[in-house]
Amino acid sequence: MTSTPGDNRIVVPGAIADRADDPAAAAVAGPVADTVVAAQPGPFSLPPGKVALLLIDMQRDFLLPGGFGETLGNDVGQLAAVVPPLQRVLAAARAAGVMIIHTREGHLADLSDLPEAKHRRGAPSLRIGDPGPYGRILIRGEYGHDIVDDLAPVDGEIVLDKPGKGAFYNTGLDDILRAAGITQLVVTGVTTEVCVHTTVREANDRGYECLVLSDCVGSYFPEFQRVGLAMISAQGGIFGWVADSGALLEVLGEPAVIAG
Ligand code: C5J
Repeated sequence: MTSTPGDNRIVVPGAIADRADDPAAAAVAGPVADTVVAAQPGPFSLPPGKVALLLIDMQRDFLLPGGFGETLGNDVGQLAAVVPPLQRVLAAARAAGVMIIHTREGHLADLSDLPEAKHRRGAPSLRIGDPGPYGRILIRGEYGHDIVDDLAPVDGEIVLDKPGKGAFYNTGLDDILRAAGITQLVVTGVTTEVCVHTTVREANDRGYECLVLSDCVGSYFPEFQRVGLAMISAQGGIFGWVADSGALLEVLGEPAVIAG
C-alpha cells in the first residue's frame, strides 16, 4: 500500500487526540494528558495528538540476506534484534491511535530519481536496479523494497517512499506532519547512523522534537550504534532524545496481545 499525502490520517475512537477528556479510555489505551518519557538528556514530552511514530526503512532489502544491505558487505543479522521491540511499540502506538508513518528508501524503475553518484558509490556485489533475489535491488514495487512481514503497514498508516537517506528529502513528509499538527516524532528503524540519523537531523532543523528508541534502531556496526545514539542526546540533546522502548511503553501502555 502506498499512500499519498493528506488522505491517510488515522482517526479512530480512542485516538490520543480524541481522549483528552476521557480518563476511562486513557486507562485502556494510553496517555491522554501531556505525558513524559524518561529519556536522555531529560524527559521527552508526548503532547496529546502531536505525536507520530516513524519506522524508517524496515525493508527486506536492508534486513534480509541477499538484499541491498548484504550486497554492501554487511552482516544483516545485526538488524534482526530491532524487530521484536519495534513490533511491541507499533502495536502500542496503534492501540493509542498515534499517527504511524513507514518509510521506504528506493528508486523508480527507470532510475530517473537515482543520482549517478549514489548509483556508482562503493563496491557492492549488486548495484541499485540490478536483479537480486527479491527483485531489482531497492526499486519501488519490488518484493525486496517492501517492508518486512513482521512490521507490515495496515490500512490507514502512511507509507512514504523516499529517494534519499533522509525522510524529508524530496518527500511530502513535512507537509503531512504540519497538516496533522505533529510536533514530536518517535523515531525507529534502520540504519541508526545513516537513514535514522539523517532523518533526525532533518527533523531537528525543521523544528520537530525527536525521541529515538535505542533498541528499535539498528546498525550493521555495533560501534556506530553506540556512538550514533550518543551523538543524538549529547550536548543537552543537540539532535534529540534517546530512550529504550520500555520507557515509552511504560507511558503508552502495552497491548496484551501483539498481532502477527
Ligand atoms: C542505508 C538506510 N543504510 N536506510 N540506508 O543505506 O539507512
